[in-house]
Amino acid sequence: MYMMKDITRDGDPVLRKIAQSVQFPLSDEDKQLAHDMMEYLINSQNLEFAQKHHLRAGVGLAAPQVGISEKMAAVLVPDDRPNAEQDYLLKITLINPVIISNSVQKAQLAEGEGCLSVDKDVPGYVPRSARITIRYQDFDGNTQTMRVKNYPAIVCQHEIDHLNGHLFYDHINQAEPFKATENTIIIS
Ligand code: UDB
Ligand code: ZN
Repeated sequence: MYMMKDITRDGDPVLRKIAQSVQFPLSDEDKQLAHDMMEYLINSQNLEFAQKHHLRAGVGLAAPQVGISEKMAAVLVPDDRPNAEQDYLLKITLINPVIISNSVQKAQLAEGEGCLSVDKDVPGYVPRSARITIRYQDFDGNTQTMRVKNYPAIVCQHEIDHLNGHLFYDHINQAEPFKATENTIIIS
């Protein structure tokens, strides 16, 4: 089971590497990795468990964040509708994901972004695509295509960035962190 101590922090070179493609059939190690990454997200979103073990509630986790330079990421976006306890808007393991198309329209979180691997706050808008199409492989190695928009799309872009050595603050406008940009949805 992954805990906060297992999460690699900014400054660790693994976070700046381009991760290796995952080979199929999946090795037992890779199956375990996929399981453990999703388990971290589920546990971290359990208020009681998270408080007890000091976990930050995660919506996404990429393999380099647990020290493994492979193109695998888990995404677990909770459904925030009032009666949707334990329901997820998006629960998926992305293997070898590639963004194959981006909308012209941009989207950014009103509060900016954070990262499980970045302990400090870096304020500023992180411009993303409002809608993306992702090609990835599932556990059986079959190629899948998925369209996502808005918040789930932002999480997917953040995680796919990790697989290519990018961190959210790379995208922040240094001179004017909260500069308004045209044609951009602000998600709050
Ligand atoms: C997160 N969590 O997991 F709306 F239940 C962030 C951290 C850095 C604050 C832990 C988050 O946004 N949690 C959240 C939000 C909700 C409801 C809820 C939990 N990440 C993932 C990450 O670092 N992956 O590498 C940062 C997000 C910022 C934008 C997208 C990912
Ligand atoms: Zn991150």
